[in-house]
Amino acid sequence: MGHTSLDKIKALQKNPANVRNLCILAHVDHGKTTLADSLVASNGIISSRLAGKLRYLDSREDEQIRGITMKSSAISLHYASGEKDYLINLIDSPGHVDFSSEVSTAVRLCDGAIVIVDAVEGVCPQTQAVLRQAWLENIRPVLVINKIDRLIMELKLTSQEAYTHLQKILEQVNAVTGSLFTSKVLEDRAVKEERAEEDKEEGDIKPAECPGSEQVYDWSAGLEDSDDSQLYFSPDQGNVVFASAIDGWGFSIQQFAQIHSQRMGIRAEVLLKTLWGDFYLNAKAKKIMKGAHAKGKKPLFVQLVLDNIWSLYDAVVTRRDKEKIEKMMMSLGVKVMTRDSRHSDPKVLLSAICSQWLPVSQAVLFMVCDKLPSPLDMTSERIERLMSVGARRFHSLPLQTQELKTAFMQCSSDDTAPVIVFVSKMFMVDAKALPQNKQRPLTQEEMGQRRELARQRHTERLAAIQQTESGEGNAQSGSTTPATTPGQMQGLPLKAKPEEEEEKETFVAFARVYSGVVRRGQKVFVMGPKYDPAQGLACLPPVPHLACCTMDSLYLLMGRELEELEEVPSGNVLGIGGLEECVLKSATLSTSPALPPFIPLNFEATPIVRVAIEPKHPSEMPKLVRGMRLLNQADPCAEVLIQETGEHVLVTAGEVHLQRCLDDLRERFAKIEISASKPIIPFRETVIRPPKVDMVNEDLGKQQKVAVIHQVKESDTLHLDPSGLVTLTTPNRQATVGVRAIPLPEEVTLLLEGSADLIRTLEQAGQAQREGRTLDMSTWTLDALMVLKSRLEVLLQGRKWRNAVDRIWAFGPRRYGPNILLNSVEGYQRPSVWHCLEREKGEKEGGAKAEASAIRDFDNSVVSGFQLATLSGPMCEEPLMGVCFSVERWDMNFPTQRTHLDSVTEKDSNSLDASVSESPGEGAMAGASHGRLVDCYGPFSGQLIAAVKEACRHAFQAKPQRLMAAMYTCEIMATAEVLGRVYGVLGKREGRVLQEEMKEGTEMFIIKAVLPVAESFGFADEIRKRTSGLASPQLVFSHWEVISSDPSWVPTTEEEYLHFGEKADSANQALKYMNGVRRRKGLYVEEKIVEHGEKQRTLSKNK
Ligand SMILES: Nc1nc2c(ncn2[C@@H]2O[C@H](COP(=O)(O)OP(=O)(O)OP(=O)(O)O)[C@@H](O)[C@H]2O)c(=O)[nH]1
Ligand SMILES: [Mg+2]
Repeated sequence: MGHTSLDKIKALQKNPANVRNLCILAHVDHGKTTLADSLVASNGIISSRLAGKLRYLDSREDEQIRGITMKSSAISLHYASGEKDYLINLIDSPGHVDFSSEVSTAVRLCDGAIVIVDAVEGVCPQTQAVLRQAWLENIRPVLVINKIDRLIMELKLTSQEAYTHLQKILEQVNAVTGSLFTSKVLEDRAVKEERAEEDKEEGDIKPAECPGSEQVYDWSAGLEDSDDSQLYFSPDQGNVVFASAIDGWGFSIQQFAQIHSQRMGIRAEVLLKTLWGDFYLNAKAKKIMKGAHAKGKKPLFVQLVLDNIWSLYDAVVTRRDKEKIEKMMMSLGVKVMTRDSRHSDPKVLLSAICSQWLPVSQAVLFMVCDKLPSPLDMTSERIERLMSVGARRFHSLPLQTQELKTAFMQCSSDDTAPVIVFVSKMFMVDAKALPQNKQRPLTQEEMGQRRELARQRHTERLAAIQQTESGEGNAQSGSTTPATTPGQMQGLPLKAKPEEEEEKETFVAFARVYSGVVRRGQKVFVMGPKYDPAQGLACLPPVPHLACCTMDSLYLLMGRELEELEEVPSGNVLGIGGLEECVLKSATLSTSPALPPFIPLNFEATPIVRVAIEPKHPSEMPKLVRGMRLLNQADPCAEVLIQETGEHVLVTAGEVHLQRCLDDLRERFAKIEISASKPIIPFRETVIRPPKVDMVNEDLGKQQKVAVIHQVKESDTLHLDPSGLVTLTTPNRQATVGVRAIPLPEEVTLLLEGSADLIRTLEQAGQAQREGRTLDMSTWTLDALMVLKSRLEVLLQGRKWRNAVDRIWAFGPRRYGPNILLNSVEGYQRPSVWHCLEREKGEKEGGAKAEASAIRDFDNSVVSGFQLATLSGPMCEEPLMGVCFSVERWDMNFPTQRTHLDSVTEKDSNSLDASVSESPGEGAMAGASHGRLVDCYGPFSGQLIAAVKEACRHAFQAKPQRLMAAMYTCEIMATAEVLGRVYGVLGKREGRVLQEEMKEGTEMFIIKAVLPVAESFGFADEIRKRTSGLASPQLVFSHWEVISSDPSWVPTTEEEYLHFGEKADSANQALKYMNGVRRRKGLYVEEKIVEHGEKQRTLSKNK
């Protein structure tokens, strides 16, 4: 098959029934790009000898160097099966966790996916992740079990063992799909029930429409009724291919069924059903029988399929038996070139034979066209999901919007069909690489003209040289000899440079047409993520969140190349130029304002690694800012922000991602020298219950408590009682607060952290209520909040926490963090944070009545003080986590004729200054009796905020403080030989092994471990180096963990002195982290620089 012409592809695009949009998904290094190479080679785009070596779709330099894919890229291929011609829009995606956002962008545009699993490694963490992503987007997968050659050459399994091994892998993959399916069915059921309930409440449902209404409870969980036959991977279903992408072969059992049915005279259908499974061939009876395993017979799959491949490998690679090879080639009907058969590397011959006998591209492309849906087969479920943004029900959308569903289903390319396009990411291309700027091949005529011109120039030059040689007129010669004098040589690049700079890189949108025909120069609406079609249909322009833009150019994506197109019909993947002004990362485009924006892409990775970036030369700051803006647009996952401190910060998903972003900034976006800070590692501060043992595991008495308490310095306004209650009076002595810090149980912290979004909604509802509005919350949110409340009640048990949940005053920092402010003030009644829920539920009586007391007006100041205290803790100004501040005392001493109350509300905190100065405080307490005194301490509410903040900080310090570190989990696969070294590296980096198990059927161990983010930089590299590339871990953020050592610890007991010495300067990890953060933030670090002045000397001299 030659290079498919552009016209052919244009024609194919018009027939959506024969278009397949699909992506290749797998764990890192399972062979996606290698397989893609074989498919690309089948179209003659690259030579088939180079397939697997070129990794054509890894077009970036760093991808080639590192050997991993970092960006997903697309290519359109032609495949002819029988009489049918198919167009395959193939997207290769990266497997590394750091780039999982690229997978999300790819999956959205596809209808199907090829999931690859390494035959040796089996199902890995990313395999599960990509299966889940495919599932969430409702796209159908097919399976390729790749690298089967490794079973032969590396693991040296027999064909029988390999069969058992393959069965296990298939089971593993199906187990993942199965669990996804079950959870989906259960979820569906929950949604259905909720809807039924809502509909019942609305009372507009006819009994006939609600078949389950008579049933009291449906125990079946719906699992039995759901059709899952399509779901599982099974070779006899035709959705599994066994392959070795590197050696160029692959097959599905259909192929073997056909081969053997001719040879053995058994019907192909029978073979198809029995080739995979517990069947064997009874040669005497010429029958296929069941029960191979029980009878100790060779299963058909081993006998008819694997044995052939095993003996081929044996003959070609292991024994290099020329005669046998000849014979085999004869029987397979394969011919190879002499240079292949004489090649010193037997693999060359092997892949030459295999790629003719069982070409992997045929097997995979056939399966894809046969099993994966075309754009016409889009399910209505998927369409409804795509259009139901923000958990809105599809049926609640405007009618015109609902009607658009038919446009999706029809996938029509009529002129009347509305255009619907989704852009899933923006990528950058060199303007020079755009087809309109590229040199097109010259026609015969043009070539002739050029030749003529060159000839002329040549003769002129010759004449000129002759002139100069004969010494006539030096000045003249300069003008006639083109481009030979040094002066002109220098002139040339000067002229070229500005042009080069003008040639910027441009953004191309990675998109798909869902309906209608996209034409070059067409104008479309761009729906912002918050756009509401109801508004768009009702309002006159300007409609909020709706913009208009022109699609300047359309491209066919061909891996490294782009081809220009005039129009793209529905159902195809394409590139669109000219959208960079109106699309940031992704967007929904349409000609119909009734279309809602598609639901946002679901990203699996959370950006966690932050670095501050600076240009090497400060004057280049504007370039950096522009570059970072471009990077933000071009990367689905990277975040770019300017911190309060003015630093430009880049947040990435991991180390490899960071490296790629920095390279991109340097070379493409900013094109300047930049320097990046060391990664900024986040920490959290917390308090714990007093430890029972000291550092040498000795029982602790009271002394520790005393030592801790002495860290707080008392003054005349600050008082600390031995139980840890801190009482603080404002400078004007009008208010006194007493605060105690209590560690929250771990489960509560976890729960609060996981419910941040819910709590934020709760806070918004509370805010709305205070302002006299109501916030409409869906029943789902209300229920979730009630569940949260009751779970908190269950977790906060014991005397200390009596009624605690109802007394919650606020969450913090930022009003939704994992810390609690508790109202334990005797006699102070205020509505709890849950109050707004009760109102929403219509139980008005339930809420506590707002107390009309004067101190109520200052309620907000206390909350603000708490927010400030939790935002940055006393250890190193990092946010707090898992701390409860219980306010046990709040006394106010008001001057009697206060007229204005200067409470602080979130919105107008500025307006309070005036009110205070007008109201001379006549505090009854000594020292504050003079009215003017108040002024010199500033506004009262400000003082109260500061007092609460300080009280919280001191209360925090009165407890044993600890740092919390962000932790990664990682799974490392290693062989027994390198296991020890893996443990060594983990140990050195404070990692902890959670689990170690042997992978069935292999000699690999899987180690699950956690590792502090702070210790993770260079971890993957180190592991790879120490194990000679055998183990390569991927790090995924998992949770926060308390570091057990106390940063402020000094030896106090006899044993501790003995054990650690007087200085106790053996590494205190927590102290090291804390000082690191303090130094970065420019805070005071308590450190001895010179330990023993007089003893410092060069050791070697005094030996
Ligand atoms: N033995 C063997 N090695 C293979 C096979 N297929 C791919 N490889 C090797 O596996 C390594 C990774 O291949 P890639 O195609 O880059 O893997 P990938 O899935 O694209 O990796 P990422 O894109 O980084 O996730 C390369 O060294 C390939 O040569 C195979 O069938 N057999
Ligand atoms: Mg790849």
